[in-house]
Amino acid sequence: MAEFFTEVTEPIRYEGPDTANPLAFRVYDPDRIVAGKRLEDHLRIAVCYWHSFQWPGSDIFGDGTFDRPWLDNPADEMAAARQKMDAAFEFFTKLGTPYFCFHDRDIAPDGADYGETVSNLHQMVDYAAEKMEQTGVKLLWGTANLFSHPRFMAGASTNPNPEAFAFAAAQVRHALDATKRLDGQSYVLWGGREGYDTLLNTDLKQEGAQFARFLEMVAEHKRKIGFEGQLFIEPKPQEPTKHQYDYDSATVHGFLERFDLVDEFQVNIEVNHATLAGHSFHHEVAYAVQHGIFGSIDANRGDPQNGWDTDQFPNSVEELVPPLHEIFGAGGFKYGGFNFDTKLRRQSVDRTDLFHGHIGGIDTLAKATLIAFDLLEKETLTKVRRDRYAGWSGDLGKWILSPDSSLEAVADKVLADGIDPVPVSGRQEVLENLVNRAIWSDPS
Ligand code: XUL
Ligand code: CO
Repeated sequence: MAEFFTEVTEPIRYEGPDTANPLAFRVYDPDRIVAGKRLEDHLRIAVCYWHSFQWPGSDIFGDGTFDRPWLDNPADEMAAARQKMDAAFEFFTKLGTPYFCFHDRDIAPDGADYGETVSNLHQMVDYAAEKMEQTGVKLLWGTANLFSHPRFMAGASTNPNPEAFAFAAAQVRHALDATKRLDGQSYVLWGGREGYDTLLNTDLKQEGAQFARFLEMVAEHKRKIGFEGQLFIEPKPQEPTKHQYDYDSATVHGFLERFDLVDEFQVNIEVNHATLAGHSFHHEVAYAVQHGIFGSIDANRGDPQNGWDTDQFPNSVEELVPPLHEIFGAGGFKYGGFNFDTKLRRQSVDRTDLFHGHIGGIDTLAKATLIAFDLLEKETLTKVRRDRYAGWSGDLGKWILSPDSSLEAVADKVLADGIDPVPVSGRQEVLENLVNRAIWSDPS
């Protein structure tokens, strides 16, 4: 088995902030105990297969720029798939992160017919099981690619043609089986084509009913095979379609409530999808956490100058502290983790660039995590938020929210008690200063 990342001769280690070694972690010490738990177990980092090993560095104007030899071996696609898996597991073990994630089509090529496609998948799943056994790397989540093939151009489960639905269902059945076989923590559904390009040809209500039936089937199959992981839906507002049904956390939540599926699914929030939806990442996380549907994170960021999904490595501690404060304040991850759904820039053609991207992103997440825990331990923000709503635990607040009150009774009380609310400061600047001071004092 040929070594691929030859420049990285040693596994990446934590060497502390003063190291001069570019191939070392400065903050991410997997064994550091934070709030009673190892940092590695808080973060649950996963490397993604698709952008790191399956994508050649192409864009809509240009061809691939990366050297990924397994992508240029059409003569023996299964040998190429094994070569790709060897390189992927070499990367995972050298980086030293605990998890990976994949789409069915990332690990196994399409066959001449669907029977061969399924057989290819299961052969590669067997190969992955061996590699996982040898290396100790685990699966954070599996998923199915229901968006690349032309059969899905008008949608997968939301396609006007029921045969496309059937094909998508078949793929998810096998991808879910594969995820269970590999002891995955969770399973993701990202509906890249579940949306529309134009309303002129789209029956929204019909497509919604199809989508709900699909989600029901997935949840039923999960129970049938005894998969104990969690199902996630990954919201995104658009791209590749003009409008996607899983627009953001609130839209997904409303849909799940409407079809009585809210106990079956949580959200996998992607930083860059949040910003494409016109929200902050903080908003998406806070919504999901506070409505009980928070599951996992795709950690890539966008570029404020671009209105598309640039999938860049995280590099801003400032941006990450408030959402991480929200996540860890609510108990952190159970089935999810931080998945690096990240792409190198197209000019980053050195094999070692893949290490630099992940090392920097993981250190950024680690630093933001330490600061978030510092704020949590000191109750810096939680106390202010709690105090702000204290009135709702008092007599007036409780009574208003109870069925004993009415519009009329409240109006009468205002008159009788001379209620006259006095504005109090929201203290936004104070809070922003407190967050910045926690960052500057740097508990790492
Ligand atoms: C696309 C995207 C996907 C999902 C998995 O924007 O985020 O890669 O994470 O299908
Ligand atoms: Co994603």
